[in-house]
Amino acid sequence: MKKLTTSVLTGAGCLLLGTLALTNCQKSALSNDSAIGADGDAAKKVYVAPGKHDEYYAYLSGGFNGQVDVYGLPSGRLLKVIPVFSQNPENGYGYNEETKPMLQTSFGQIPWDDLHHPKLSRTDGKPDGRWLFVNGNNTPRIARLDLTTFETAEIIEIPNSAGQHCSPYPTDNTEYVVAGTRFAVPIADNGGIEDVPLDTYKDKFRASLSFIKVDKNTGHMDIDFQILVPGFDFDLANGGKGPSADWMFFTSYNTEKAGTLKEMGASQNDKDYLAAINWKKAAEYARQGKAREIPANYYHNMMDEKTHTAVSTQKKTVRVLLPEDCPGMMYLIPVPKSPHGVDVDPTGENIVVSGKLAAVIPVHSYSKMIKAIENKSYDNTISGIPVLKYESVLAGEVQKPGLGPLHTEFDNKGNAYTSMFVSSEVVKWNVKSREVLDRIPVYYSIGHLMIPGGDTQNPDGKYLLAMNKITKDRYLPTGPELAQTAQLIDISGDKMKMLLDFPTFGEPHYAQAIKADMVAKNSKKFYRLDENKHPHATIKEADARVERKGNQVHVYMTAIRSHLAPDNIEGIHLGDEVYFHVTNLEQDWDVPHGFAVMGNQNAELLVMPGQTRTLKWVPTKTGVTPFYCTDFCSALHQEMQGYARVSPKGANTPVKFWLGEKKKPAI
Ligand code: K7E
Ligand code: CUA
Repeated sequence: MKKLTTSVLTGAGCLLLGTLALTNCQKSALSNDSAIGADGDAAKKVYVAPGKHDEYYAYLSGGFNGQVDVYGLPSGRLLKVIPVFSQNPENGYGYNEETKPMLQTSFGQIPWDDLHHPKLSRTDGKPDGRWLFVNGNNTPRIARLDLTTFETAEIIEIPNSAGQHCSPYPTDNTEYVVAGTRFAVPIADNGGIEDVPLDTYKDKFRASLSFIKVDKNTGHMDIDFQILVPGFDFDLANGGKGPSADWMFFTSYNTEKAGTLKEMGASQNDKDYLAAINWKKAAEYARQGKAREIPANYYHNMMDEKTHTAVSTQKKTVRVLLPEDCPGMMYLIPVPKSPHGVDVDPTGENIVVSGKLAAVIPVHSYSKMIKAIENKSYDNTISGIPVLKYESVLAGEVQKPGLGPLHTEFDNKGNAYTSMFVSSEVVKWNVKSREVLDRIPVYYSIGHLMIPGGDTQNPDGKYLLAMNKITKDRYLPTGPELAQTAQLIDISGDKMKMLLDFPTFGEPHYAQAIKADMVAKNSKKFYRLDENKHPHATIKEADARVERKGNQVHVYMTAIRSHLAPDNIEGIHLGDEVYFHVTNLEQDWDVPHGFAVMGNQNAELLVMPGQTRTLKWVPTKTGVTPFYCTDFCSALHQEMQGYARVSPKGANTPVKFWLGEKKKPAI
């Protein structure tokens, strides 16, 4: 009865409360029945039957979550969350002793970052499925993820930089990934960021563009050189392709160098600049000794696959190049003011620059740029860098594309797709004719969009993923905080078609996707015990033991279905540091064991088969403390538990440990 009254009242409300209420009622009716924006056979196109696999892996940045989230496309199934710059209690990344060094920086241990751009490694201009590079936007860092383990393998800090936004863009063969400063900073002549009055912005602040060499075989990163450039705010970058493969392009804003109230100050001039850098020439200059080595302080953290332990190395110098010393290395190209994305089409000829405030999308021509350089068609020079004439480089402009263009990707039929933040739509246009062909609304305020391979020489033409900043009414409400959202769009026909919405973690800025078979076949199933070179590994249960070293107690523990060895430990005293070195003895796929201790000011461990992980525990109370496996690993998982006895400081409880009735003495 009560229910009936409510629904009658709601119905009446629709009629009585005027336009707003009516709109809401219509909206909810729509979202139940026909899904706003999607057409009838959308469900069929994204349906992946139970037990079947998706066609693509998609790697979405976690934004201020500091992680990468792996989804299957077209289903939108979440496959994995990969912690990169953020501690992750789920598996202990950044909490356990082995992975803590990954988060080491010159600022100390930084357990968080703002991750914007995933970029897949490439061979001959095509994604090769080996590694994924991502940037930390807050504390300048670049990470490399290994796509055999789907884990963070390496993180390098970038010195002389602040806000590492235009990164990590790879060259066509992943010779380099580049990284640039978003915040110009006062870079001292002998390195480091200086303490200067903030009104010296115009004179003292500079930007740096870093070229990080990537080893062909191992993927290992090393900063080869940095180019110190005028103090603009460098925003985004993109590598040339094919004919333009030797070049890297960077957008910049605030070329006015406004030091305060940039909202206005950075938009005074009609044009800002696209920086074009011939990285081959730059590398050549660096090799020839044009680079000056200056002091620096940054960390390079690498996961050692044999010891399962990250090693953090402090670096003390970096090489810098100045454009004024290196003719032919760098040019500036005018673009409409306050640009955001720069995207080079699959042919390598067309360079698309999205001006957030611009009414058109300019397309610059690589071949015209080369001619303009040959003809010295310059407006002027800035710090020795020639500024090319806008018209001499311009191929043409896309007229009336929409409002707030941000980013562009390409399909395999010569079309470009640009995200429009302000008008909340994706606009499809032809790269050659620059004619707008189609547009589709997205819900709402799109940032990046992504086509699998759409940033390479080899795009697919099937799907486009829109990543939106505002979710509003797309899902059930969850209080003031809503998830961000991704939308999958079918681009196989002339008309774009909305297929699917799915919520995402953090803020997905950019994403990459690759055909699943390029990656799945290399996926590691477990770590081999006979290759485990962890210094605290326990390869046989018979070697499980407890050792005291001063006030450190080392527990060499093994885990196998369904017990921990040892499972009873005595002789820990208040004031001790206890290290549980847990080796998972399983040699089978998908059998991790977890490990957690009551009242530990830390996280848990999740130990993969064949791996060793160490949990530090500093007891704060005396008494008996339980520990247990956290991952429901077997029918007797609940029995996978034990006790640690903590005695007062100075008590004479000896170290003892056992499993079953075999008590073992101290070592
Ligand atoms: Cu446009 Cu950081 Cu690439 Cu976000 S950025 S949207
Ligand atoms: Cu091991 Cu639960």
